[in-house]
Amino acid sequence: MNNIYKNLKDNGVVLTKDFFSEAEISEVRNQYDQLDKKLTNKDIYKEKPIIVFWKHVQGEQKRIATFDEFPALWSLINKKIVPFVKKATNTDHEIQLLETIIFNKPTEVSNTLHWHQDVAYFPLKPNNQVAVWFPLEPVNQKRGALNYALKSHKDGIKGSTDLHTRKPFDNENRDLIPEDPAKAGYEVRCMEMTNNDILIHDGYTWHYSGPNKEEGYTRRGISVRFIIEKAVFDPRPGQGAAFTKQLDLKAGDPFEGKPFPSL
Ligand SMILES: O=C(O)CCC(=O)C(=O)O
Repeated sequence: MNNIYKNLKDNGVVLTKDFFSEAEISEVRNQYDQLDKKLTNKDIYKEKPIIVFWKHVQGEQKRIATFDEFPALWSLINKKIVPFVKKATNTDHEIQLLETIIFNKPTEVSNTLHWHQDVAYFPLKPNNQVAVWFPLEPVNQKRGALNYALKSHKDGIKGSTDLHTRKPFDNENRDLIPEDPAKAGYEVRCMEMTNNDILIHDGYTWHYSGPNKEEGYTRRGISVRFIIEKAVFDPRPGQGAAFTKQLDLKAGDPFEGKPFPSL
C-alpha cells in the first residue's frame, strides 16, 4: 500500500510537498492571469469540460472558460494530476473529471468560504470523489489557506449550506457540519503551502478557507475534482454546483457525458 493512499484513507487529506516544478506552475499562472483579464463569459458549455472562475466576493457572478483557452492547465491535469490521483486512490482504471474551479481571493474584500464537504453538493450515487487543490503562489493562514478537519471524512454525509453565509439550502434535512469542528473534538490543520505543493482530499472531508488579509496579494487556488467510481445521477435539492447545468440526465442515468471525460 503506498503512503499517500494510506494517509488519505486515514486522515481524509494529504499535503504533498514539491510536487510541481517552478516551470509548470509559472506557465499555468501566466495563462491564468491573461485569461482572467479578458474572460467575460458566464454561459455554461454543455459539450466540453468547463473551468469555473470564482471570486470569493459575495454577489460576484462566476465566469466560465474552457480548456481550449487554458491549455497549460489541461496538460498539467493529464500529465501530472491524473496519475497522482490514481496513485493516491490506488486505482488502475480511468477516472472521470468532474469539475475544475479557480478560487480567487482578493485582499480584504474577500470573505470566508465556510466549512463544507464537497460531496454534499454533488448529485451522484455512489458519491465517491476526490479533489486536488494547489495555489499559484505560497499560502498561509493570513493569505486564506485551506483548513481541514482531519478524519472528518469518516463521519458520513452532511447538509449543504450557502458557502458565504452558512445558511442551509431549502429542503436540506441532513445534519450540518458543526460551526467549530475543533470544539467538536476534531484536529483542525491549516495547510501552509508553497506554489510547488499539492493537496488531495476525500470528497467527504470538511474544509474551509478564511479571508485573504495580506496587502497586495491575490490568493489563487485551483481545485480539480474527480469521480473515482462509476456513478449514476442522483439529484437532490441544494446541489447548486455549476456542472449541474451541464447535465441532461434523469435520476438513475449513468453519470456520463462530454463535460466529464474519462482520463
Ligand atoms: O480555494 C478555496 O478557498 C476553497 C476551495 C474549496 O473549498 C474546494 O475546493 O472545495
